[in-house]
Amino acid sequence: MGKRKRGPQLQISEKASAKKPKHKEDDKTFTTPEGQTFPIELKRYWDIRRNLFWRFDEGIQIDEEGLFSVTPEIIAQDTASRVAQLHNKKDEYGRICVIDAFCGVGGNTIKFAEWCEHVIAIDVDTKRLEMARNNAEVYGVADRIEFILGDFYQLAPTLKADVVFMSPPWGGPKYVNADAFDLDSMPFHTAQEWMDSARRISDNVVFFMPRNCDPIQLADLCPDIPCDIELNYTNGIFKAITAYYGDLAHCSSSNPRQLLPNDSE
Ligand code: MGP
Ligand code: SAH
Repeated sequence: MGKRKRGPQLQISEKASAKKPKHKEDDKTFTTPEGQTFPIELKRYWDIRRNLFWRFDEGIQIDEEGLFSVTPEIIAQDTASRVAQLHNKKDEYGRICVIDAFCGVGGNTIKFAEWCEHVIAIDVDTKRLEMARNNAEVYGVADRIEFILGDFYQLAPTLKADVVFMSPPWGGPKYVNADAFDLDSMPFHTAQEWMDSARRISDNVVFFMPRNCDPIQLADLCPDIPCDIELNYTNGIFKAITAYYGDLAHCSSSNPRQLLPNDSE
């Protein structure tokens, strides 16, 4: 990635007062114009905030985990447009319900709500779930989303939907230090456990995974159904891998079936 200029609104927090000597930690954080302080390691994500949310400046809310794990909007759009293709496999009145099992601050949820009739957005973190709701309002699509606070693993047996999208925690930005991302060492549950939970709901599963994971292992999570692996790029830079299972393995992201905010269903 090329060197980025510091954004005009960004201030690196430096307490220059003579009375208050600069603390060591000050070099380790930066402060946004809204007064939010983040660790300096996250500045590279802040610098591309408008690629994460094209409408970032219209009131998007985000926290540390949200910043480093939100799906860039161009990738979230590709995924949502592909999932919307399932519409063609149902009857002409077919409605698509998508579960975003780990919604975070709503990067994927918002795009699913633009392309599909109903989204169930789940997160265990109260604050991030509220941020996702706020961010969906910024995009004018909150009315198509049901927000649920809870653990997807526990909720899965009670849920029904056409598609399950999973973008779980990968263990933070340090995931990239490993030569190969180990699907068995994800936080909380293995990739296979998350997949088994999702398939209780539908075989149409989407797994958003680190770019250093092995595509063969991803396909082997479901050896009995088709799988298609997509490499996700933004501005020519390899960012992540998306694996599509079930009927979604045969879909593409070319159909312009975008729903407008507040479209009647
Ligand atoms: P990255 O590799 O941490 O950053 O995340 P980047 O911009 O490639 O930096 P580089 O300097 O390493 O090249 C790339 C993308 O993966 C992020 O923008 C997120 O969409 C996604 N992502 C990163 N992490 C750490 C997570 C995570 O823990 N969970 C999920 N679901 N997505 C993540
Ligand atoms: N795709 C999202 C980012 C997801 S980050 C976006 O584009 O914004 C992963 C999220 O999973 C975090 O917000 C974390 O709080 C949530 N999470 C972790 N364990 C969970 C669980 N068991 N059930 C539901 N959500 C969980």
